[in-house]
Amino acid sequence: NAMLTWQRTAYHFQPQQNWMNDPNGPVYHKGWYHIFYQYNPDSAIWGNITWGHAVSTDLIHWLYLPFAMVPDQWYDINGVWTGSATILPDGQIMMLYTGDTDDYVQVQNLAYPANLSDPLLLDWVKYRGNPVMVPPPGIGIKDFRDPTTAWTGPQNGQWLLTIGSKIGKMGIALVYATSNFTSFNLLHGVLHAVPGTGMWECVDFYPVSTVDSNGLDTSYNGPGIKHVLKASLDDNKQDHYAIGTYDLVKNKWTPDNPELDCGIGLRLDYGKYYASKTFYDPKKQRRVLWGWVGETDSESADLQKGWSSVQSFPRTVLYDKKTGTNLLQWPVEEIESLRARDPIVKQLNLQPGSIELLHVNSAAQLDIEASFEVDKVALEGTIEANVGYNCGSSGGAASRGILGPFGVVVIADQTLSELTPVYFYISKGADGRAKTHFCADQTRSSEAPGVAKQVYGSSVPVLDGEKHSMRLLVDHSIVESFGQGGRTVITSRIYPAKAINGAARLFVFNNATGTSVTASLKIWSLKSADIQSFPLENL
Ligand code: DQQ
Repeated sequence: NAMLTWQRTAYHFQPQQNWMNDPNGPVYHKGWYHIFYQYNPDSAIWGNITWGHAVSTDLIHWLYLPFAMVPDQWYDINGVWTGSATILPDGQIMMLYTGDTDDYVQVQNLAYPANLSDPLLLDWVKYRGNPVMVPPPGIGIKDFRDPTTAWTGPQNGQWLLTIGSKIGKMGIALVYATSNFTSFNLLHGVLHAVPGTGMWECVDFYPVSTVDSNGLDTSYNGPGIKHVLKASLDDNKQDHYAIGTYDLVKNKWTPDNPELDCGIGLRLDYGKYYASKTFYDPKKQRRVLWGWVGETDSESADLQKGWSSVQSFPRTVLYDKKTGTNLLQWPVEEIESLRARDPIVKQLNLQPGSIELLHVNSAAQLDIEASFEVDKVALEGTIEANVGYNCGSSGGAASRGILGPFGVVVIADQTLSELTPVYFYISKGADGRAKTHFCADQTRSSEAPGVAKQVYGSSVPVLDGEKHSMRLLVDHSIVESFGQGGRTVITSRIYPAKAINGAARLFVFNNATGTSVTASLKIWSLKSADIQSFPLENL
């Protein structure tokens, strides 16, 4: 087991041991950020689902607390499943969550803090009238879960929330209204439905500003906003979203671009990432996104190491005012407190087919900002026939084109027998238009057997005058890659056998055949966040 401890992360949230999945009920209360999470106290695989709980004042340095809720009632005895917090105007916190009953029926339950003046929210009371919602007629008893944070409805004192489900193969978001969080009415129609997408888990629904750069409270409505609808698709374990407009009175959300993959076609993250959830942070007026990053190694490997899964590093979410077509995700600014004081700053000209070692301390814990300038003459003069480039099926970083790939190589060993390239690839068709792809190539990331080895990624908008830029968070067995300011994001889990801890190296490369590339890099070593138990005996 000691051999595998290097896979533990240094600044991503994870429990001390055992299984974790979805982030639950994130909320800010009396100076503390709270994260709850789906947790198995007994094993490194899913089961006995309980709500783990941790707090932090900065979203970085977490302290584990005792479990918030355990499966101990008939209406949640088979699992205290995913839920969300709503803060009422008087400060009360309503926690709605799914319970898997003694009969394996999915119902919604209410819990609330026993003592609101406790900043740690240690004790949770399950409402004695639970469950507060049961599957409505026409909805399968196993297709009704994961209530969202509520927002204020069109009527005075009314709250609305949505719950994911399906009818046949059509994913849907049901909407309920309540005034007291104990009795609920199913509204007529659905918020949105997309044929062929299957069960919608962990729906998220929130406003984004099209004019300002701050996040918005979930109930915010008015001019200059759009609404984001996100569904976690159970069939393929991917988080999909779309941006659209919300008609509160008609109970309808309409995607801006209905053609795009039936209206919920963008992915929050093109890598290993699922069951995400946002919350509004009143302290910094921002919307913060959490997501569950599972393992891609085998279940037996997880049992052997005694733990499974991490949470993504918290990200701010904003509407991309420049493109108008996508969200922007970016690591919360508090990460700067982990940066070693002086970054390594480098500018390099990379000829076609070159790779350079970058000398950094602790290449297993890095925050990297890199931008790349392709030779103008090459870019303008080139017609690259490979217009059908696709991260997943075009051969990864080893496959060369005229204008790509170029980028950085993380978690490599000195001899490059293990390496994970994160790169751009520009393809330019006969029409002269360039299309940029942002990819993370795991095909050679590990010499260990039984781990996932695909190339993740997607296209990314690059506007006139913009350099190709990426931000990478490297943390032992996880790499989060943000392309073009967070327009396209890729999370990778990687399990090298050699490129671990002090043996990890960082490279920059240009594997294009027809252009030189100027790379500008800023690299920070990151300290460990040192997550530990809250010293409750000192209270
Ligand atoms: N995980 C929870 C469910 C949810 C699923 C159970 C998504 O509530 O639908 O652990 O990963």
